[in-house]
Amino acid sequence: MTEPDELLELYQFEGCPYCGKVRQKMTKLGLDFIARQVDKKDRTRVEEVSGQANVPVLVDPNTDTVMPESSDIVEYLEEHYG
Ligand SMILES: N[C@@H](CCC(=O)N[C@@H](CS)C(=O)NCC(=O)O)C(=O)O
Repeated sequence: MTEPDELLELYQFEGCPYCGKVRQKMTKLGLDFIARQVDKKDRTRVEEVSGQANVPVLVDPNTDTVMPESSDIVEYLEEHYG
């Protein structure tokens, strides 16, 4: 497995099933990450980083990647860190 040098960041909130899917994948891969808490009713934080309002969004500073869509994120994590 490739170990990321810098911590991955996940924009998310508890109770979002798509976020849960990504958190589960990161846990399975043994990845440390920063959970960036997004307010369910105020998406300013995730909009600023990704240009859209949905969560989850993964930020990987190791590859300069900012990625929405849980299925794409899971695939990305497997490819890079699986
Ligand atoms: N297809 C997206 C769906 C993500 C999604 O619908 N996330 C919800 C939270 S669980 C969301 O942010 N919805 C937009 C909103 O509530 O404004 C994915 O798989 O990541």
